[in-house]
Amino acid sequence: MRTAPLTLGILCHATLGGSGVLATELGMSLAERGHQVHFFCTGEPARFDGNQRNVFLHEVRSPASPLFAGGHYALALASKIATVGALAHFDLIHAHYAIPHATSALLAKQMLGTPGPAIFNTLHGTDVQGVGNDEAFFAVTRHSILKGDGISVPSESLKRSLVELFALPLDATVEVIPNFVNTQLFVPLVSRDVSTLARLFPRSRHFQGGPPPRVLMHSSNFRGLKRVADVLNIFASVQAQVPAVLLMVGEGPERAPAEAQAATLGISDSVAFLGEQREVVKWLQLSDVFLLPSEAESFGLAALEALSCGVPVIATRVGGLPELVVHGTTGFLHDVGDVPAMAEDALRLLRNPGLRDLLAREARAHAERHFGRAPLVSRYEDAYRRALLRRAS
Ligand code: GMT
Repeated sequence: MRTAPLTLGILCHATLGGSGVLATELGMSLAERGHQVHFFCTGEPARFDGNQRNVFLHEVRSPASPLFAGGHYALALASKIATVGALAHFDLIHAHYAIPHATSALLAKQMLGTPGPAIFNTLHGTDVQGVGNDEAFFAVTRHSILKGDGISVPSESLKRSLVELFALPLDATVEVIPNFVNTQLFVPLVSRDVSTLARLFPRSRHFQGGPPPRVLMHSSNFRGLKRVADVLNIFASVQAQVPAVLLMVGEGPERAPAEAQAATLGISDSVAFLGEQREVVKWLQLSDVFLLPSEAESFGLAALEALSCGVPVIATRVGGLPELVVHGTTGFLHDVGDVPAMAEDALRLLRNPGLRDLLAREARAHAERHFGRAPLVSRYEDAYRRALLRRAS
């Protein structure tokens, strides 16, 4: 059911990480549907389009003070929401990622007075299983989540973790709303521009005539839990048997060690570290297989975008990934660290184009059937409606 237009505040991290991407895509879609959407961020969030109607961006500045260690972003954000909210009259604030957004939203609501906006919290993974679960933040995170008017998570797996780790009371309702993808943008390409690839690998022997190499891809924020070293080890095994190159998209602390590892493995000529890329679709469309060997993943938005482009995913059987990747149909799942098994499945796909194409079609159909944007944006609208009713009761 369509909701009457709402005035919404969306709080998210302005990074290319999944929570920021999801929050921005959701906000832009809600604005297209006629809602007034105010983003609150440290800067322009990922995939933001300031030209779209009904969209506003409030950049939150949190000046450093010589008196205190650490920043005070949570306070600056609460202040900004309350100041803007006094004029905009928000119906609902949607906080993506509990820390510090759920807490800032709560404080802003208090400042705005009765009845104030409803608060809806979407938890994305490390805010439940990592930093939010650290004893330094646990109590305030739990309090802020529970004082809101609605909670969502992207997978059944994260819901189980949340209920268990935060000892949620039995009457706390946690909705599972999976990540979604714009299946009209993330589409498979019929033919590839090999020259784009060739330019990336000037020292590779694979672009000197003959059939082009197979392409593997990984994209992440290069943090420890993404197990970037496994990506390189999988690729090293694959390229020893099949001509192949690897696209590494993203930036983070593990990038420099990964570049050093590629050199040690003697595969640097076949690995391109592309850094952060706003148009990740362009690289997915050049790829045959997507690798995501993470040790934790609440959902795996990067893998969903690959599936939508018809790129089978080889990933680990952790968190929400089994709710997304169908083993043997849209890709393959293995235990964390099982590099030989992941390499074997990648080789199987690359040596057998018929099998790869079959999985590619299944991958695309699966993304369209279960994770398309429109029905999942409607699920958020429905959840907002319930949160508004809860606030009123
Ligand atoms: O993957 C990351 O480390 C980034 C992280 C974030 O907080 O932006 O992504 C999380 O949220 C995404 C959107 O819900 C999920 O698709 C990712 O699986 C999740 N990452 C983890 O749980 C590690």
